[in-house]
Amino acid sequence: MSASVEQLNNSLRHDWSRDQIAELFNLPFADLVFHAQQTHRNYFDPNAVQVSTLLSIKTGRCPEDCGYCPQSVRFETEVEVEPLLPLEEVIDAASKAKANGSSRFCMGAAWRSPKDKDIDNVIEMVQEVKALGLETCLTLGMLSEQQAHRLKEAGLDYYNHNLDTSPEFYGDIITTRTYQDRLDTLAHVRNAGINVCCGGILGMGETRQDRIGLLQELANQQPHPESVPINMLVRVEGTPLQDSVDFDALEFVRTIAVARILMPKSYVRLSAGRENMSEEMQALCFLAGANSVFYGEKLLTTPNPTEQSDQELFRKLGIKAI
Ligand code: SAM
Ligand code: DTB
Ligand code: SF4
Repeated sequence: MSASVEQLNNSLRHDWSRDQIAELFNLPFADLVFHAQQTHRNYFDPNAVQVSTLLSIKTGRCPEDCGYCPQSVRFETEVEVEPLLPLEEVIDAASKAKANGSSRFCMGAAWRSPKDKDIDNVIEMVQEVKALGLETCLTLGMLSEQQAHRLKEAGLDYYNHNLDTSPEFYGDIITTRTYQDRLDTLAHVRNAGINVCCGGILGMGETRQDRIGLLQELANQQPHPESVPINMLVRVEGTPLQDSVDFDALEFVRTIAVARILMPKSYVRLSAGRENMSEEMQALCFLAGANSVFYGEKLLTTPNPTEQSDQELFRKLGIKAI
């Protein structure tokens, strides 16, 4: 590694104030995106995007009340409830994802927190998916310290657990678990030596201050989460957030750019909501430093662009999927 990159490495910060983050948000758009792109080039190939495929391994009837989520038992949505998938179905979906060019397979379950018996089943899935030569990621809700260690021993590479928004706005969206509960799970995952995937959702009616608050929480974690998903709210009928107003595309790009600057070595993932984004908007997000996406026509329960349309977009932009 060159000396200059090493110096930059040493300058990774974990002490951002909200005012400093607000200053970045307030930059003229071209200055902000240019700064983000420069930062991006210090650590990453600007023309490579990491692709992961999602699979819902247990769908619906979740006891939590996250206001955005179609899988909560408290809201009437059209989600088809499914108990834990058989191992064979998971292996099959992972093989297909691998054949289509995904490098990571993320399995999500609509649990508040898994039981130890659930962990036994999920461990088998992790081992089989890993054996296919894929990186593994799970998102199962809250984890105990011991469960995180068991998953690490099984070879789990990443655990996704989002903070979703700022500490102040959080209670408007979720009442059944606290911000601190989330931070505790993140600490258990980190202490077990599993890579952390942690981000949030934009477009839930939060203010820019809330977006700043979310990014401050993420950027002041030490180390930074290795993967930072930025989701655009998918408005699902039946959820309390179904009628949220359209979120401004340029503010979305700004948030990606600020995330890139604050967490220079992290993968910033352009996550849910791409189905409602133009190619131009996605191109701006990549320019602002987004460098991973979910790949395949379904997220957990909602639609995502088809592999074919993403391949076409990547071809137009000269992006290679990694
Ligand atoms: N139950 C687990 C949990 O909440 O940690 C795992 C699955 S949960 C569906 C994973 C993440 O998906 C949530 O933390 C949230 O950030 C995101 N998500 C869920 N519904 C969404 C929606 N309608 N639009 C955007 N993101 C969403
Ligand atoms: C994340 O931040 N986004 C993904 C992943 N982590 C698990 C999930 C998005 C879910 C969107 C709504 C759905 O498809 O149910
Ligand atoms: Fe349950 Fe996760 Fe949906 Fe919240 S986001 S309701 S915890 S599945």
